[in-house]
Amino acid sequence: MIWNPEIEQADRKTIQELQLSRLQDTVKRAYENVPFYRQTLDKAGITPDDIKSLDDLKKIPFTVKQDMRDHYPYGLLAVPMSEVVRIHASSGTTGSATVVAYTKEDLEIWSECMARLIVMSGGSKDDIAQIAFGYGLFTGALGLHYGMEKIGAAVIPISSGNTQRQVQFLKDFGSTILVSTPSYALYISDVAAQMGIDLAELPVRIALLGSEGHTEEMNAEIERRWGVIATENYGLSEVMGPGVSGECLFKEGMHINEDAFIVEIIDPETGQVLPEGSEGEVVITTINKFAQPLLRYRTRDISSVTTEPCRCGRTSMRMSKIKGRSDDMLKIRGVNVFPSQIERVLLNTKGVGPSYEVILTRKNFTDQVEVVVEIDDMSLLESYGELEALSRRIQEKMQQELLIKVKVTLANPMSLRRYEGKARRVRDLRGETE
Ligand code: DLL
Repeated sequence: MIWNPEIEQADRKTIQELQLSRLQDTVKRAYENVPFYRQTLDKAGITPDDIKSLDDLKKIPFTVKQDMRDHYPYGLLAVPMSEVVRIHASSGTTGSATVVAYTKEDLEIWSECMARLIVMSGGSKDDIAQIAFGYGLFTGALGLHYGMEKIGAAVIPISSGNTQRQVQFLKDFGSTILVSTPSYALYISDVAAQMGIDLAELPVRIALLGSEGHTEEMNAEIERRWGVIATENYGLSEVMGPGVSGECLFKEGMHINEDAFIVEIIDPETGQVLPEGSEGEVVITTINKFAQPLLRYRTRDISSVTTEPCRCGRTSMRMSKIKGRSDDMLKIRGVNVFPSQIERVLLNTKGVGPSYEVILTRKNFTDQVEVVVEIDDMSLLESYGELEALSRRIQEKMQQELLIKVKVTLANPMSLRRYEGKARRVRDLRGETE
């Protein structure tokens, strides 16, 4: 089923016309109501009247996270505070929180965007959705919550944590949809196994995963453990929260809500817009947000886009899985490595489980990489020879596929840290260990 065929199946020309008129309106509102944007546009010598085509978007300078911090908390509002009905914030990994505000209309639009993404992954009014994202300032839980209610599904706002209770609720309440991060889906499945409960036998049939990346291999592992179809969705607090894009059941990229966002891919070094299909940094302009519009926001996320129509019948532009964030790309002895590449190697190796950690240190001015991964079968511990062979196999694969030499440490099942939200699997201690 398609929630909003008029938009989701519109031809490219119709979408582009809608985008242009909303972009013009957004630039005008930002220029007239947000001093920061007035200054930025004045400095670049642009007025709202200069936006005559979608191509003119290129002329507008980027907005970066620091701009949001510099105007903390309300400096980027384009409406009076009396129009604001909700405030969220993201703490991010460094620095002060970024604040995001919504008008009543923004919340409506947010729910509409979410409804489309939920329906495209197979959700309907007959579902019971267990929302295992942390409720609070984080946008994930309430975003999905309102989207679920919009389509008429029953919502269980259980929040994250208390993992045994999650499993109990899945069983007792007959939840049919799980909403969580991929890491938490994995964690819940570990706990279910310890409780002797087979998730695949429960009514849960869909997992809507988001808020962090995960490889196709990890996705397959989650589907296997849960007996579900697991799709992924993407978004970020600054521009709305979840709701920017999501996968349909074909899982060939995430469909972008193009009537709310214009997505560009740029070269992170030069800032040049790259042609369709090229990999680069995702830049998002909100074109249907009223409290706090953002022009050309640099997300730091790496992806590519295509406008090829999808087999599902939707015509929207799709973005590929996020390869990583440009700021978590690891430069290891001069080689660029994304943690997702390490994950892929591990998940393609028999004998180890999907929980791992990457530790970077520096010794004698040389980067050292240690990959700690859990073995998935205790009986391996009885044979030193087999353990040796397993760690050698992982080492060789890393060397072949990523061109890096790593030290492999095999850990006991369930010995590594588990995550109820976004995982932090990489510890970069290079600054501290020189
Ligand atoms: O994580 C919004 C969200 C909530 C999206 C729930 C989907 C589901 P933030 O906490 O501001 O917002 O973090 C945004 O998370 O820039 C990406 O780096 C990362 N991220 C979000 N979704 C994905 C995804 C929410 N599907 C940051 N794949 C973004 C990879 C993702 N990374």
